[in-house]
Amino acid sequence: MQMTWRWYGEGNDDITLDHIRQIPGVMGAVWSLHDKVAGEVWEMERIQEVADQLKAKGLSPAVVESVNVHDDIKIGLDTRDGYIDTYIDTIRKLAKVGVKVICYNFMPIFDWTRTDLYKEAGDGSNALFYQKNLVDGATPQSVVDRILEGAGEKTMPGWEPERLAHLENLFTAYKDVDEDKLTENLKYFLERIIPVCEEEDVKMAIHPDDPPWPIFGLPRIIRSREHIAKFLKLVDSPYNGLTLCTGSLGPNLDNDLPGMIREFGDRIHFAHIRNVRVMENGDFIESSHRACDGSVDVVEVVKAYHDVGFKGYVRPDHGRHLWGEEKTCRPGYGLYDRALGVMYILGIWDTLEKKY
Ligand code: DNO
Repeated sequence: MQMTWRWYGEGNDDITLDHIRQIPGVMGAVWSLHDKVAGEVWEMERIQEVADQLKAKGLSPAVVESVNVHDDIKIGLDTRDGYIDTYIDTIRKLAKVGVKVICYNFMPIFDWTRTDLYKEAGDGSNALFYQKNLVDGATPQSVVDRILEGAGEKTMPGWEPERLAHLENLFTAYKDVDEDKLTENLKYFLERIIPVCEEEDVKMAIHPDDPPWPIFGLPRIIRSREHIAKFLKLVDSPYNGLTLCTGSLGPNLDNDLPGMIREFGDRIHFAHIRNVRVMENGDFIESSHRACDGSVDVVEVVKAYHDVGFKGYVRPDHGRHLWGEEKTCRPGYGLYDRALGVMYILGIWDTLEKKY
């Protein structure tokens, strides 16, 4: 496996490339142009600039997370073709600087959803938290308000205030989009982009729905073994693959994560490895990576990757906020717990390899 670290870009992340290159085993920074909204053109100069910054510090730019998909594509409007052309243009440009994997998602309106960005965990640390009844009984607007208020000045991918300002219109636009329609629209998108990916040698890696159940009546189609098996058949090419995120699929305890890794291993291009502690009432909090601290057996997860001979990219995904860093870090993306997570994952991996 090739260990990476998500970086939000120069001037947009307290964690610098100099921090990142000192974390053992990290070979690449997972990046994006975070100021771009879905559907916007990515200029070659901007892409080249980030790739050069990473290469100057000895870090690979091979993974981009995310190139976001415009709502018109997900809804299936006539305007989608223009947005798909722009997406293809971005794929071709990214290929030129050595990008090999693009992570994206196909969730309507909301990306990952939590009710609390800094929930006290009892030991002075805090972490992202999901309180089920707060979402089940709430209006979408109240959840948006909670998240944007918690984020303060920080930009949060998937929670762009400009886009969410039109929440009601977005819900109206999605009103006839059910699971089948969303799946059809995803197929249409993939049928156009995957041939380009094959030509350019760039693998697409869809991110599962987080949390793995429908929220506010919106369909979610990448949230179980069955959904993933169906997705991979929509376009049966190795270039149509997965970001397997244990923290996103993990809150549904029926999801057998090591089983999915063994079954879909050759289509997993990017692994997000983290832990969540699921409570009896269905709430969950993001916990340390250590298997006994949460509901995801991270040891078994890493073992499954080892068993399938996983050569793809991995990142520790989120971490708790430790030692007071919540005052400065982006929610879920502090330095310390993610770095501890890297070492935990690599510790398991190296033990399995016995190359120490
Ligand atoms: C959250 C991330 C997601 C992910 C997108 C991929 O921290 O894992 O926002 O980047 O869903 O498009």
